[in-house]
Amino acid sequence: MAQDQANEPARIFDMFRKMLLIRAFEEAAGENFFAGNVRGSVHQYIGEEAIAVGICANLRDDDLLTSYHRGHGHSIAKGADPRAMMLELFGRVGGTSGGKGGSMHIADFSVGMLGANGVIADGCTISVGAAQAIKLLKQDKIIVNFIGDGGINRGPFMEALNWAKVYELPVLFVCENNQIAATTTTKTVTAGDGIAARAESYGIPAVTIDGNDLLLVDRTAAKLISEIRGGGGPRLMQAMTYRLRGHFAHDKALYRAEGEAEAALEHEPVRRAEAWLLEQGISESEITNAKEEAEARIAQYVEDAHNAPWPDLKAAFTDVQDVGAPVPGAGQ
Ligand SMILES: Cc1ncc(C[n+]2csc(CCOP(=O)(O)OP(=O)(O)O)c2C)c(N)n1
Repeated sequence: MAQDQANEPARIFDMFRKMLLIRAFEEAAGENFFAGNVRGSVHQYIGEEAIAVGICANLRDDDLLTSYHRGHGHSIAKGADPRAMMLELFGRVGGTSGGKGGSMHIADFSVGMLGANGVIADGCTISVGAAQAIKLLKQDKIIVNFIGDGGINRGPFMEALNWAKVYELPVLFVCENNQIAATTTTKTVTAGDGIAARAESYGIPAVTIDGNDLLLVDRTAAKLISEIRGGGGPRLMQAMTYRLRGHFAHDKALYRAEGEAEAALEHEPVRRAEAWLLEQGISESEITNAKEEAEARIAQYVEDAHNAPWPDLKAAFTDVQDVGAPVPGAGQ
């Protein structure tokens, strides 16, 4: 393993703190959706946190990332400011996109987060375009594209795999396989031998791992990313996981077998990372403090979001591509 063994518990504890921050953010996003403070939709990442955190721990600040509709965790893991993200969800000034993007459009170019995306699989082609630019500009960086298991059945995924391999681009595709696409069991609508086999049929090396095992995600990401940095071309990681909540905050997930979600709690990533840390000698009180700290930070951001101003109405006419139309009341 590339990391210094002696520092391993401290390093994993830092990653664990990030997982707690994501979980607290997601809990608050759901609560504030139901309270009517967050408009649009909220897709919580609860139960999948180890993947974003384990991957992003192996990225550099200037590496890039694209995400999909379940993107809060990826953004926080890459270093986006969760306070600005909460303001974004509330639609306020100070949000990552000035309050105009909302939950499914978090982007923060300053940390290489090129954007979440509500259009299934469209992040794949954006990633490959960015990877092509990296290669043309001879930059020493890579891009990670997160995608759900349902997304692999859309054309852009196939197009992106093909392009990435033809040009041997520095991209890591990470398929977060929570086994359900909205309300459909993905394997019932997927031809062939699955996601890894699909990547391999394009000549892209692929691995399948337990995505709820933070240490394993970290180790596997370190290996794949170093291969990509070394000029090895694209790689795919299929990370098996389980979303502990409904597809979006207001989905009661009635399509699940009775007891399934409760049984999945046994294998959920926060609990498993916590057990490992306790075995390594991190104390119960250190763990409790970390949880309280994450919750307090997010509670503060929710309060900040309530107090932040709404965007000026004129802001609806900025940051849009068609700049030809006059802005009412803007004196143009
Ligand atoms: C092009 C397109 N088709 C359909 C939808 C509607 N839709 C939103 S989420 C979703 C399922 C996505 O499942 P998956 O990719 O497995 O991600 P998950 O929600 O499980 O994380 C669908 C079909 C969409 N957003 N975009």
